[in-house]
Order: sequence, then structure tokens, then C-alpha cells
Amino acid sequence: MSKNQTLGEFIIENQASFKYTSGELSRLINSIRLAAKVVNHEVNKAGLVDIIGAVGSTNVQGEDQQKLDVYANEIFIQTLTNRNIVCGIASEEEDDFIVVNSQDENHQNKYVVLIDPLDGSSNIDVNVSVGTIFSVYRRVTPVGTPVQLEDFLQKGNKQVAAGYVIYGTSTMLVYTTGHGVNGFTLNPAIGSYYLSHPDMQFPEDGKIYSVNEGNYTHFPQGVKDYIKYCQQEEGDRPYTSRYIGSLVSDFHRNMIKGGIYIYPKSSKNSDGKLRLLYECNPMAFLAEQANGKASDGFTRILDIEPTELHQRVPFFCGSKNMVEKAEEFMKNA
Ligand code: P6P
Repeated sequence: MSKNQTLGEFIIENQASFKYTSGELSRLINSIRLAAKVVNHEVNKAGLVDIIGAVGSTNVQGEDQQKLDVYANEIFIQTLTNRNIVCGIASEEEDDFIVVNSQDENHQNKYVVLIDPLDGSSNIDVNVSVGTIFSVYRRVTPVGTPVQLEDFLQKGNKQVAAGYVIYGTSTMLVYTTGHGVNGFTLNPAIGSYYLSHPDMQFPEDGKIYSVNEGNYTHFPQGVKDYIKYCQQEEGDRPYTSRYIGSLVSDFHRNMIKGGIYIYPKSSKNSDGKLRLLYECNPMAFLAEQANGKASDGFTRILDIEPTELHQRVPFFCGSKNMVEKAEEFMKNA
């Protein structure tokens, strides 16, 4: 691995380390790379053209769909579908999963992709970073048959790849195939991604906690106790509170600087807000591959048995020692 290697060179160099059919996954990552460039082009000029603002419809989550949500969803689905790589796609923006079968393929492809095409999209109108999150599994139902719900309801520990694109001050693709986490920065002038952050690791400790404290009164006691712990004058505390309201941005900063992100359940969100399959599982896979940790406050995220496509779970994720401290408060509350 050499710094400034292009993403294409990196994929080819590491193809052999992937224990399954190497070609297909490489083509899958390449298609995500391409879709991210197209979405990035629109996100970067959102303020200039009439693509900003709500499209007037809502998604299965009941959230207002911003035009860029819809656009990003269409681009990722088209790109993955047209390249005859996957047999199924699930998206935050789609009520049900999509069976992908081009005429000549007869359901021979082996991978399913779950995606949040544009996470944090409520930040679009205020020019704050947003992101795409993706999760990849091998199908578990017979090849040659249409993909089924059980292909998507797999535990996070079965993921073969996961990653995010962050559309920030620069656009980065950060992903893992189970051999560590690597970050690639897009050079928009030539449309190539370069390996800018090899072998990304969460510092074991950190001083940043990311939680929406506006919901404090609705939080479980353990979360309230942990927040007060972070704010106490003692040792290396008080910590710093940083909350962007965009999971990918908060996660990315915490992975580089050290920190914890918490979206707990509350009296307003009985299971929390984040979706297990296409937000928490991929971010948890990345976190663990980067020496971090991710749980629902009690149970490892990657061990949670999914029951529904859009189910939500509480999410504690980041530097190992910080997550374990928060889990201690949850246990003792
Ligand atoms: P709240 C964006 O909608 C998102 O899913 C995450 O990206 C973000 O961290 C969280 O929700 C923000 O939610 O309730 O704090 O505004």
C-alpha cells in the first residue's frame, strides 16, 4: 500500500486478499466509486441549481425527502443495477428491497447492497457535510433464484464490505473489506480518488462526545450519567461536545481525533433513530476494523439479529475505552 496510490490501483493490489470471488467485489466498489463522483458533483453545486429543498414526498421513515436524497438514491441504484454486479438492493429511500436481475443474468450475482444514499440530508440546505453509507453481504438464498428478505436480514458480522462517502470540505470514500479501513480522497479536477488515509484507526481514548443534548430529558438514566461524567472537571475532563447532526461527519471526525457518538433510545424514539441495516451495521463494521467499538449500549451491534428492513437500534460507537465507559454507566443505571 503506498500513499497517493489511486483507488483503482489499491483495489487491484488487494483483490487477492478478498476470500470470495475477487472480481465481483472489486467491480462493486468501483461502481460505488463512480456513483459517489456523480452524487458529489450535484451535492457540490446544490446551492446553485434548483435541486435543493424538499421534493414534497416523504420516505418510509416519514422523513421529508430532500431532492438530493431522491437523486442520490436513483444514482446509486442505477449504477449498481446497470453493471450486473448485485442481485438485490435495499435503501433507506425505498419501502421494500429491490430485486436486481438483468435479462441475461438470471440471478447469478452473489452480492446484496444496503444503502443510505444521503445520510444527514437535512443539512443540505445549510451547507453542512452529508454522506452515503453502504453495506455489502453475500446472498444466503440459492443463486439463480430471486433475492429474498432473508438475504438482507443478516447479522452485521456477516458483512463482506462496508463504507461511507463523506461529501465535506473534500470528498472521501472510506471502506473496509475486513482487512482494516482505508480512506481515499477525490481529486475533483481529474476525478480520481487517492489513498490519503491508509489504515485508519480509532484512538483507544478520546475527548469528544457527540450526542444531541437537546434530547437530554428524554434519555435513559445511563446516558444522562455518562454525559454528566463527560462534563465533570476531573482528570482529562471535561470533554468537548461536538455534534454535527450528520452521522458520517461525526463518525469520521471521531475516528481521526478520538471520540464517541451516541444516539440512544429515548421517550421520543423508543428504539433510537438510526437504522440497523444500512447505518449502524456498516459503521460498526468500520469501527471494529479501526480498533473501535459499537454497541446498542449493551450488545455488540454486529451480533444483533435483524428482524425488519428498516428497524432502528440505539447506537454507541467510537473509541473503545469511551464506548466501554458509556456501557458501564448503562449497566449500572
Ligand atoms: P437528530 C441524520 O438524519 C441522522 O440519521 C444522522 O446522520 C444524525 O447523526 C442524526 O440523524 C441526527 O438526528 O435527531 O440529532 O437531528
